[in-house]
Amino acid sequence: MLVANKAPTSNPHLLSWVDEMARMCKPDQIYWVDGSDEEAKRLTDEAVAMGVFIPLDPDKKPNSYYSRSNPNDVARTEELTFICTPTKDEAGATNNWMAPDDAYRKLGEIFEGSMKGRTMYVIPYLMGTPDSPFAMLGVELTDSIYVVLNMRIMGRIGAVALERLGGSAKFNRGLHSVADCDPQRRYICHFPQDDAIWSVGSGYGGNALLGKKCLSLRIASYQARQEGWLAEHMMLLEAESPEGETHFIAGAFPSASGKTNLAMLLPPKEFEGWRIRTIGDDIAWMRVGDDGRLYAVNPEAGFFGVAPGTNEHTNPTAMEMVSHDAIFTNVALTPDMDVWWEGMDGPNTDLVDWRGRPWKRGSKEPAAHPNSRFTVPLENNPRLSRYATDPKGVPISAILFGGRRSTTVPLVLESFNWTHGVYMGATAGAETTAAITGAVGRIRRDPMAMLAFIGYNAGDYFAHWLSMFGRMSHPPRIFLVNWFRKGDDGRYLWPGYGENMRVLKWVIDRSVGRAGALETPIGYTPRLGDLDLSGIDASTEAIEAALRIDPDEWQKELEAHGDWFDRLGGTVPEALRLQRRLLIASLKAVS
Ligand code: GTP
Ligand code: SPV
Ligand code: MN
Repeated sequence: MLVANKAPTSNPHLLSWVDEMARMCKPDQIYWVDGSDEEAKRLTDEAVAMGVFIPLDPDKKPNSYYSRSNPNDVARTEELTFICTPTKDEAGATNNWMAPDDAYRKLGEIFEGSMKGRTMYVIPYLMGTPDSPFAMLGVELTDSIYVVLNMRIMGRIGAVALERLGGSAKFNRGLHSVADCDPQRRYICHFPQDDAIWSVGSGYGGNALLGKKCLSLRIASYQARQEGWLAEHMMLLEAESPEGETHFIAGAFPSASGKTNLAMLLPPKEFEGWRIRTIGDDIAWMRVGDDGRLYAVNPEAGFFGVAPGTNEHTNPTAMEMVSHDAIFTNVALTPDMDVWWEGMDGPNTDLVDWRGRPWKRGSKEPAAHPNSRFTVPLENNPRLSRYATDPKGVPISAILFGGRRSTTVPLVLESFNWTHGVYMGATAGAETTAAITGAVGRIRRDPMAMLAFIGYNAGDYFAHWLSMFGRMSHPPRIFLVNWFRKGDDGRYLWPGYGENMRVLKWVIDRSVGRAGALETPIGYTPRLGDLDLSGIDASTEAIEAALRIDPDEWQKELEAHGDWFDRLGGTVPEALRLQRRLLIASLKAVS
């Protein structure tokens, strides 16, 4: 077993906070993580000895490990996530709220003695590269070795973070304990005014890897508003044309709706010479540069991606990426110690499912949990952009907002201007699936894919987005996209995946003013001839149907936007309410 070590810092703020938290949680020992490779090896061996990690076959999956979470703890729990601002209004209608004092008291009772018999790991970490002025510093205290080994991949941890911290008191204070992993005693609380996060009762994903959603989105979005920048749930990609012209595109899609796929897109063969390279697949921080353009960085150092559905056809890049040095959580295990999930070929044998139970081939129950994931470092991506770790970020040409909509929303729609673009993001929605509790097929509005991640009042967040326009001389163009529209037969109208390259090309060409479009009352769409459709495996009728704007559907849609704004209350900016009325009136005028 690991032994306690001496604190590798004399920072009094850090030392006294760790001491205070340890007195509450009462771990048997405290271990300061240094982030070295040698340490990672020791921690990994320890995780194997504890049964937290199962080594995979070193020939099939070199240096890779398999892990299972508690079956009651398999995804982020939005209903147990709180923004703890002094007033409820600051958190707004989209967040759960608890008064800070109440939250500290309530969670304090659960944290009390929660680490007895365990080690408290101290993880100093950076989100962003060490040489980036935009990097954010946090320290996560956790009793989970699984969290340490995942944070090691997703952030930059240990000495590099302590060095940057120096003697400063400015770092996010993150306290995490799996405690007894009881859903009744599970809370993920954010204290934006204190720059603090307390998370208890869960050991998986965004609930527990505090650098990810908690710091880089909820706390960061709160600070971004005060400081005039944006912290967003977006993938980032580099697109290089055969002529060597490079564009950077940001895209916000709700969880499990295709960010990872798009960031790793392989163009179809008709697009020979085009290169799409990944910068990030989940989070973008964006600031206005000296030249008036919007620059984005990916603050993460790895990918925590959805496994099911990933295969050689949908995402060959990801398949290559997870072939070594990976952690897999809640997928299925093969008898020869490899991994399997729904969407892969086979299986040719019976398996052990994500709960650790025998699974018969052909069984109807999924062998891998639908939210099972892989964790891999950025470097594993064979098509990583050389700008992925650029400290100043990349200038964004276009922003895409998307969601899963089986009706109404066309394949792609370009906004008239920034305000209209912000409106598109603010009203974006996705159909609920079986994975989310509630009625299936209902539209859940997910503004900018940030519903679960805005660290303050959503109306104020829209106002902040609108205000960003005034800071830029070259703002990116904003588009709404939908890969998920269905025909009457219930099948997707658009082939998606690599074929989305055709939409990306139109988006890029529009952003430099060299592609045609049809102006409609609700935005610009490509006509068939404006898209490069050479060799596509889809009928003209299907593509026309994917692009179509149906006035009746849009009347209803714009009505629903009104209900959504009413739900958000008085902070929704007047510009967005007027934008809605203008769209309704424009649509009526021509129908
Ligand atoms: P988080 O990591 O949860 O934030 O989500 P993500 O947006 O990175 O999710 P991911 O890319 O893993 O989404 C995967 C899901 O989107 C799978 O169900 C895919 O089948 C589906 N998907 C991705 N691209 C397309 C597409 O072009 N067309 C269709 N129909 N489905 C797609
Ligand atoms: C998401 O749910 O949007 C994720 C996974 O990216 S998690 O990190 O668990 O939030
Ligand atoms: Mn995400």
